Amino acid sequence: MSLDAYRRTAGWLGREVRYYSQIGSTNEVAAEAAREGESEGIVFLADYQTAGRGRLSRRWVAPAGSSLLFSILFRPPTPCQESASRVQMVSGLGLMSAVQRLTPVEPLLKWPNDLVVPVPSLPGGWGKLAGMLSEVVVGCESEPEAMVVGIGLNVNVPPTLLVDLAPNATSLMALLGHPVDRAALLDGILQEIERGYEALRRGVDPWPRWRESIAWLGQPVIVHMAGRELTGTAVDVDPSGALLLRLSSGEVVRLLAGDVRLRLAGPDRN
Ligand code: BT5
Repeated sequence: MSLDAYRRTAGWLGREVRYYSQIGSTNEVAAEAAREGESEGIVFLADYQTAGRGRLSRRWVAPAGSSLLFSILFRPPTPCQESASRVQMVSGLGLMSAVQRLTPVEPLLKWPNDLVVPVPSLPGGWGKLAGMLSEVVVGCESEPEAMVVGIGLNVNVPPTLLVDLAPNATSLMALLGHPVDRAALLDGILQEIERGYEALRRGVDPWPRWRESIAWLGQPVIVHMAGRELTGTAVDVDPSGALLLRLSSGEVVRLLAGDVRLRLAGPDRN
């Protein structure tokens, strides 16, 4: 079933939903709307993206009508740049909490932007259920003035199609064995993100809860970043959202971006 009839009846986040049966990327239209001065809280929702984006020019792929693909336009408290990482934390926590509240699945956040769940049969033993792409939108004065948070959540992707998306992709349907109501899930996610964002505006720091929800802290990991690989232990995440990685030399490095995977025991298990 398509999501064209989705309406949020409570709250302000998503009170206006712009639905597209097909679009390039919801992050793209949301950023254009932000540059045109449109207001905070509009949700851009698609049943299919022809140019869905991940970080670093990577692709986000999802079969038509199977998933939740949406972007939220925020105008965070100034300075926008500083609050961007907090808005990202609030969004990740909202996504995670809604999935936990509305389904029996218990996902965790994987630094910096994924929702993951243990799946022993997948490479590395973990499956990627969702990805988030947060982008700061720069205004005409070259000042950051808005932020777009895009979320792709694999809801009813049939197990047979998951391998076409990514080697470690999973979906709620694959985990539960039955389809999940996408509209109810979207409603829950928007409700949770709205609650967290309002708390942020009142000065509540999402970092302590975000930190508790990050998978793999204390574990041996490999981080890919800018064409190189660092091996170490993921010791912590700091209040700005950076990952603290302890190298074998004992030195702790602070990483702002990268792709983490678990370093498993034994040869060729990386
Ligand atoms: C992300 O990037 O995980 C951010 C994905 C954000 C997608 C949403 S959809 C709505 C909004 N509009 C957009 O255009 N984007 C946002 P990254 O960490 O770079 O991961 C990208 C990688 O995930 C790809 O290179 C694939 O390996 C893998 N991948 C692609 N599609 C996937 C899927 N459906 N499920 C799991 N993994 C996937």
